[in-house]
Amino acid sequence: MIDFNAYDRDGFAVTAPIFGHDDLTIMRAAVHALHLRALGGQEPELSAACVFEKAQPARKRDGRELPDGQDAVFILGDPTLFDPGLLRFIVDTRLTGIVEQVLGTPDIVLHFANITTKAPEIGSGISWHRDFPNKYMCPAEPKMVRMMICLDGMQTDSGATAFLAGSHTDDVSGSDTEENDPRLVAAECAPGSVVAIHPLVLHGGAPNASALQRRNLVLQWGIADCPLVTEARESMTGMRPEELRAPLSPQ
Ligand SMILES: O=C(O)CCC(=O)C(=O)O
Repeated sequence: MIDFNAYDRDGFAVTAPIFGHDDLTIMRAAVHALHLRALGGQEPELSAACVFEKAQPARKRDGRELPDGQDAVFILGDPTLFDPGLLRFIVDTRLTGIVEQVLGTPDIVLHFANITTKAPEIGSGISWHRDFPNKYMCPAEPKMVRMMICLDGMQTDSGATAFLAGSHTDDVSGSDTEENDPRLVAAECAPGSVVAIHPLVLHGGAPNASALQRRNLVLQWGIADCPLVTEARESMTGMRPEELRAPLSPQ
């Protein structure tokens, strides 16, 4: 399922597709509907959970200004609050199984979920960063992993997540990253693939210059006995997979 050697060596690993056509159709339709609702602006709580392209500077789009009247959702936070139908994918045992193995314990808890989208032609890039530490939802130690379910797959042109392979074991900074560094890898993958991201690996990614969708369901998982040092901000924060699965069981 996941190449743990690659994860240890490179600080990230990409699986073959885990989610098939039917699951992807459901997830894409759900995300499309959420985006339309968010852009419609009728739901203040949903709008407040979103970062919109309008708020992103042109430099994150390689200098391209957002065309007049156009907008798109860049990040949509806490998605199951607005569409509980996405929950079953987040707690899919194929995914949580990988998290348990990567973190070395079955005692895992969800920190947060979001949908990170680079919309066709106008989706912004993401600056180089490490996920640990972070200001949004951060455990005391780097005992966490980000998992991305890639709904559309990722290509270099569509703004595939870029990694500086092996940077989880050194202290190189994002601003030192050279374009021709042989350790630079774009995590190209097929729809339904999952990417596991080590908390200390440098990653980022180009804007979406293509006509293709590039939507990822992003999850940060941690371990129960490593508490958050930041506020618990989302509806599922701190919940174990079995607690999250409870509403899905037939009564
Ligand atoms: O969606 C992506 O390309 C990467 C998301 C990311 O960098 C993150 O969640 O830290």
